[in-house]
Amino acid sequence: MAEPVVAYIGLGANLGDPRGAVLSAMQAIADLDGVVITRKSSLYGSAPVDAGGGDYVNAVVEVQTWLTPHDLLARLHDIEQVAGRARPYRNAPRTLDLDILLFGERTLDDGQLTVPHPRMWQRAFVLRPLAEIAPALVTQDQLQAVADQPIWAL
Ligand code: A4P
Ligand code: MG
Repeated sequence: MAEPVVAYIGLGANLGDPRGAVLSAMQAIADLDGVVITRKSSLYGSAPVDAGGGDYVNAVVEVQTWLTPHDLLARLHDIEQVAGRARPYRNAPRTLDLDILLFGERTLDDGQLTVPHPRMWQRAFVLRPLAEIAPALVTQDQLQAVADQPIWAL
């Protein structure tokens, strides 16, 4: 079997039971064929960024995966659907949002999938949990740049 790739997945929710949705999604990711979770961040509360609605629960997981990026995205969409995700408009409040942040060293931009996630470096709700589990990937300057965004450990 080919070598697995290390990928990072961002989890976010701000409708219904956000904490339960993020924890269930971590379990659902762990249960996927071809995916092994190697690290999980703590859960964080965060104020909405470029979006309305209530506060979010956010987290990041590190996985090893044998899936292609598009197959991983499809499986993450399945998990969002089971969580009751509706998409009435962009950045609408959501029961669960799963984003592929990094997929090994790959860069992709084909209309379906953009990796690295194009907005991750502007967002404390991504960088803080990512820095917790993969400190080598996030610089102090990058954290400083988002220090004005409210985020707290849960
Ligand atoms: N897509 C492209 N690249 C990716 C990727 N790397 N990972 C495509 C996942 N999906 C990717 O996403 C729309 C389409 O993006 C997908 O079908 C996929 O083909 P979506 O999840 O349906 O829509 P969205 O969530 O409204 O857009 P997006 O781009 O995921 O939004 P963002 O930029 O991720 O922002 N504030 C706080 N505090 N916490 C949050 O979690 N989340 C957002 C969502 C805004 N503000 C937030 C939070
Ligand atoms: Mg998304």
